[in-house]
Amino acid sequence: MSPIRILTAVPICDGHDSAINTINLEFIRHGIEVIYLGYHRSARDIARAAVQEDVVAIGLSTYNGGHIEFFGEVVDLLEQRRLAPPIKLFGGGGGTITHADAQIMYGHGVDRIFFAGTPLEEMVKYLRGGYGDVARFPYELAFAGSDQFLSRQLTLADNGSGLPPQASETASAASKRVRSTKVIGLTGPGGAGKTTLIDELVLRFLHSHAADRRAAILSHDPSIVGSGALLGDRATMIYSQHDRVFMRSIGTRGMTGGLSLSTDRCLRILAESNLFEFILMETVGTGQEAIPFGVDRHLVDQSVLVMPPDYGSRIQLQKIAMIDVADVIVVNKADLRGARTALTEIESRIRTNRKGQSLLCTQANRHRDTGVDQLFELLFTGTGTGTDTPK
Ligand code: B12
Repeated sequence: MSPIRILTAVPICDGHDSAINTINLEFIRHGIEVIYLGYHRSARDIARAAVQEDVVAIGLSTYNGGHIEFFGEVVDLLEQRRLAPPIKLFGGGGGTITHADAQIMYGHGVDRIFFAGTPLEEMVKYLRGGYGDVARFPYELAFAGSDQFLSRQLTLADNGSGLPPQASETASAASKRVRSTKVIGLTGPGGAGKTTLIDELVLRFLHSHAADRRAAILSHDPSIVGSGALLGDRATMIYSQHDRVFMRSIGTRGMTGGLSLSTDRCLRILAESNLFEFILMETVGTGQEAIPFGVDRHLVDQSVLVMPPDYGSRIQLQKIAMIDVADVIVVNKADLRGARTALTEIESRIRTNRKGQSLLCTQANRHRDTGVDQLFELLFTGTGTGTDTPK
């Protein structure tokens, strides 16, 4: 059976996230996939994310006192989408939500409020009972082009049911037909800054491309078969919470190597929707042996290896397989000690590859970083100037 997928968040102007962090962990421990959006999130961000992630329910933790209005706004935004089945809304906030408040909220379509003192098991039981077996069918064609239509297709593909007819083709055969949308794959060890880098690239995309152009993000997080997962990349993304961005988080559900069994199907669905100029695909944090996009790079048009400067010694560098196949290698966290040495060592390492690979240095956590500008030019306009090594 496919895991229950929910979205959790803390509303705008509220930084009380310790309750939801604890609750998230409890849900994950009980096999639930939790997409965590973070704190200080607007009703619009929450509704958009819930639709794109095709969750069965949203759990909000709120302490700032505006819960009646805020929950009501989320319910209204969801209703406008005519979702089938509707996404349920539940939550809590200790003593700040009174029983009288909860009655008003129920009247406005909120499913359940948990008060101070509720045991965590009761919340898990509620999720299992209410959302464990919600039937999910494709949307009618009248919804084609909408985020809910697309995201339901992704759900069915991810769960291995309702696949498009061609789904049994090999990944390479399938991917050859989807080249009108450019697919950029980003991989690298955990903590290298892939998610922040993607967010900065998206910011530049939003500024440089026409207002009717959209980008998609397919983001992987690790999980094991039949278990829950914290799909938390949305919490790090700021600019990607934009109507022109479609983001989908997927758990690897036991697959090793950085991607999920359903990655190629999801990629194809995104590409064939013709809604996106670019698809940015992020792998889970990978190890030395990983070549997630294949040696022939069949899943993506361009592959980017994002590395932190502190990979260890020169010998460690020799062992990173992806250095031999990535189109672009980025040393991120340029402000850290050792970044210049890393650049020099990687440059001499890839020179011997003679594959025309590009090498760039970025600091993604800094606004207007010129290294990220260069990377953007290289990937999104094809005009950037990395340290190209001769073919
Ligand atoms: C811890 C805490 C903090 C910590 C927050 C740490 C963090 N990262 O979360 C710190 C010290 C930073 C803090 C700061 C502030 N706080 Co404060 N804080 C609290 C406190 C003591 C506990 C809240 C908590 O985490 N409880 C633990 C959870 C697990 O238990 P619970 O709340 O009872 O929730 C139960 C259920 O409701 C349910 N639940 C909760 N959320 C969810 C979500 C889902 C999906 C589900 C299923 C269930 C669920 O789970 C629990 C199960 O029993 C409360 C007072 C209180 N006793 O409630 C004040 C309180 C919330 N804070 C308050 C205030 C005013 C502030 C500040 C504005 C203070 C200031 N002037 O700086 C700042 C604002 C910070 C910000 N950026 O938003 C006020 C809010 C008053 C109001 N709304 O009118 C409170 C009520 C204190 C008070 N009596 O004045 N705070």
